[in-house]
Amino acid sequence: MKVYVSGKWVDEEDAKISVFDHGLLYGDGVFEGIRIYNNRVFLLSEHIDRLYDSAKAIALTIPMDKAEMMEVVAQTCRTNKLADGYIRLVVTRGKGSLGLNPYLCEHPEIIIIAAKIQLYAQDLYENGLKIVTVGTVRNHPEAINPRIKSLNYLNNVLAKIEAINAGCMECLMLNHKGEVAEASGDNIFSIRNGTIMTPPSHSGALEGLTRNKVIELAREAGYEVVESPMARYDLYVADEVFLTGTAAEIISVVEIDKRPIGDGKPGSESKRLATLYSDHAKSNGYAL
Ligand code: PXG
Repeated sequence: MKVYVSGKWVDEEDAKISVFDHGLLYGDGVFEGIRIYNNRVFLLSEHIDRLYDSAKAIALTIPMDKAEMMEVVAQTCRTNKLADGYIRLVVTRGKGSLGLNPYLCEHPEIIIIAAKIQLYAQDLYENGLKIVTVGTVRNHPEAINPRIKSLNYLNNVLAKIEAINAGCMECLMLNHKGEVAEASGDNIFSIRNGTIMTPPSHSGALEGLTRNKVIELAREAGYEVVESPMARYDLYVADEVFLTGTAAEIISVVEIDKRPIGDGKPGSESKRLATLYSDHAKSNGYAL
């Protein structure tokens, strides 16, 4: 596999950056996870826009314009002959000194890995996920704003540890006000009496691109979709709950905090949305 590192495609073993990179020392950088379906990079310009917004929010200037970034991402897929897969695009602050000052880092590093991914085992897509609420609260918006897709994911990692320790593969994270935010790496939706609900991004969620696409496709299909602050109660009494993410796609949640959701099996409306999403994803995107 060839990995792109700041201007060159190199073998996996040679894909290296400095131990003085602030991405490593402080989690100082931004990233994206992007899907390739059927020789097309799905939602590429949206991912690139979010990457540049995240970079702007942390005062990091990416040393490449957006059009060029889209082309190097596509070229990395072509080089690896990847028709279906997953891209990890990372921009670090770059090599600096031992000390927080990011202005001493002169050259941000751009890393593009194009590989395969399977986030959850197939049986979880068929039978649904069980999740628990964790004590780790989603970042306060005036700390690292959750809309920034930064390399500093330790808060989410801590949430994931709590989930796994409780015997679950995912968790429910609340915001600092106790409202539903999202899962550790996916957005969350409920369906009740045919109405779809998800927290607005200012409730402490990443503004997921899968989330936005699902909202768009659901509205086109005639569903009412409401973006509203949610309490755990709204999830407990829902007919269906599902998670969305680039890697996870759409996966049903069948139990939250030991309460079965609906009849405790993946629901029919979530399955319908998953089909609408995968049909759309297979036939749209930046052609390779
Ligand atoms: N919330 C969080 C906190 C995320 O990190 C999503 C929601 C879903 O967003 P998208 O735009 O993908 O629909 C994410 C997605 C990885 C990885 O290893 C990436 C994410 C989450 C977990 C793992 O690449 N990002």
